[in-house]
Amino acid sequence: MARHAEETPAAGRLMTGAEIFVRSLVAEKVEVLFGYPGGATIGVYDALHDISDIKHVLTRHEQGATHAAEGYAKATGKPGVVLATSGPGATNTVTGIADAFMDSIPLVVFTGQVPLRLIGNDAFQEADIVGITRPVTKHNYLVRDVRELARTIKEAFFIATSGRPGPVLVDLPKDVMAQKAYFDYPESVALPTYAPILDGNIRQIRKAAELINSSRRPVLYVGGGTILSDGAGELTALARKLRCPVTTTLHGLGSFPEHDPLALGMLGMHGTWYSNMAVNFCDVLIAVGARFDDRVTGKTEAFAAEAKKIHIDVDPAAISKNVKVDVPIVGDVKRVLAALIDLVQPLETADWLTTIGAWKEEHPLRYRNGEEIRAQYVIQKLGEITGGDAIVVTDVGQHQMWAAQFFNFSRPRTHITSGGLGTMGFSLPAAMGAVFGRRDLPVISISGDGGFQMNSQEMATIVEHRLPVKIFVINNGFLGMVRQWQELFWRRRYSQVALANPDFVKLAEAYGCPASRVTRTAGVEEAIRAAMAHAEGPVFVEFVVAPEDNVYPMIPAGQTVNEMIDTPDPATQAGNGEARIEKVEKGKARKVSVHAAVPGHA
Ligand SMILES: Cc1ncc(C[n+]2csc(CCOP(=O)(O)OP(=O)(O)O)c2C)c(N)n1
Ligand SMILES: [Mg+2]
Repeated sequence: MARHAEETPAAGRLMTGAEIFVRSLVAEKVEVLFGYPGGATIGVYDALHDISDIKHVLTRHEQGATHAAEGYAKATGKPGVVLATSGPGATNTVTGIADAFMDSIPLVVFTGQVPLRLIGNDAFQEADIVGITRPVTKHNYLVRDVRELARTIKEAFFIATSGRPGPVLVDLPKDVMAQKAYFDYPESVALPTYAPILDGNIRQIRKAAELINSSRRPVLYVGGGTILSDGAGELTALARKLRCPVTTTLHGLGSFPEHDPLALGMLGMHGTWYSNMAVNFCDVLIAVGARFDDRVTGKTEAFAAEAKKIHIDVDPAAISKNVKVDVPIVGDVKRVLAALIDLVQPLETADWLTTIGAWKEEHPLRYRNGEEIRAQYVIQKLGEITGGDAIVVTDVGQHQMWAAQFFNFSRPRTHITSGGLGTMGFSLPAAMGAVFGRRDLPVISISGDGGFQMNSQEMATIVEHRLPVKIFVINNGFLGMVRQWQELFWRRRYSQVALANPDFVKLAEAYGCPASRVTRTAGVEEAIRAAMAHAEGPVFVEFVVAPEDNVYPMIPAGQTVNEMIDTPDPATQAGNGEARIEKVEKGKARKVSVHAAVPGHA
């Protein structure tokens, strides 16, 4: 393979770097590019001017562009692509890049750079974006020679989308993009030091099958890797064959239908009571495309302490990183599950499922409705009205956890959120990006009153493109999740968590978006139905909810299932501020002591 296209002029046409860039994106079948122009990318934007194969979406902030690309990637499984200028344009992409890195989202981010000879000179709008993003990218490049450009782009897309996906950044100096070379887009990449393992080692898979076949109290602990590998079908088939209960992480939601009797919902800090109990008392834990995040494990030494652990993950670095496992299997989740399923038998789990059933009955997710709106009710109604046939994009905070608990996700790629980095301001631009990739399902953005204001400028982009996003703001007047921690663990000393908010309805209307506000429970259902029926373009609804509500159950950070705080008795949960914590002050949480209730437990 010719390394420099220029050496084989017969292979292609002489073009500028900017033209090569555009042609390479066309060769990668990029449909949509989220970006914002500037001095360092003006030549690239000139080349884009005549191209109709790629839709460029002018966001209103480069952070909006990166989150939009993440939403697009999560909803479609294709890489999200971003173009930003040098300096502040590039640094504005960093949060989105870090977010994509934490959540294994394939992104290719292109940034303009000052001309090569000025690099290091503190030139106007210079930032060492390759240095800045090194720890938060899967790989990054500074293109120093126009003859390297096409090959670099080819590699960037390959690295972003293969193995454990992630963000790749390509920095494009202005002069390089003006130089000329013969364009010949490579057909394959040659990266001898990078070769993800996709097929699991068969000896390890057999070991896992043996362990599973001897289990009486198995639990499948399922993470986002299952969805990324398109392995939800195999996972569901495995669970049903084994009669094994399934708990999912925040990113695993949607990989197993929540209405299935084997479904335990989410585990971890705000997971269901019964999923955390099941993990605590299981004898074999089968971790599938999950990474033992601290929001899942709490105190790692105590996490599933009695279980033998099997871990299936495409990223060898994720194995035994946080929790030591007994049977690691490095490989693509879909392929490994397909191999595993033939080697296991249906298990005798009837007693185990009975025990779990009793926990479900005694400790369900619950809240009590009053006149004042509970956010849980909004989410539950939304789940009922859509029948789960919607892509729900949440922000970060209490509403995010309630969405995870009460929507009942049942299909892969219908739940999009910022999990690893926990980036407020994610939802609105990510929902916008999802709409560019998916028109088969309605897309709903759910934000808190705090997070909505972190990227509300993207309302302009959404309205400009008449994107059918349902924009829901859950307004509790607080940075609710931080307020909850202050209430429970900092003696209710509320420090900088009350929000003085704008009139959200007027704000949405100022952007040209139809908007309404709901303040009473009785109005919720109608408002949701009207929003879902809204035919063209975006629609905005503000739900004014109970200001001091809390997310339960809760395992305080770094603690164990013994410290789990269950939902207070609904009788005291009027949802109007008088509810809450009396029963759950730290240290008074109900202790878990159910060893006797677990069959086969010593
Ligand atoms: C960019 C960013 N800054 C700060 C935080 C810390 N944080 C986590 S949740 C939260 C409160 C979010 O408030 P809101 O958006 O109103 O959602 P609510 O919890 O009230 O539902 C904050 C400040 C964060 N996650 N992201
Ligand atoms: Mg709030």
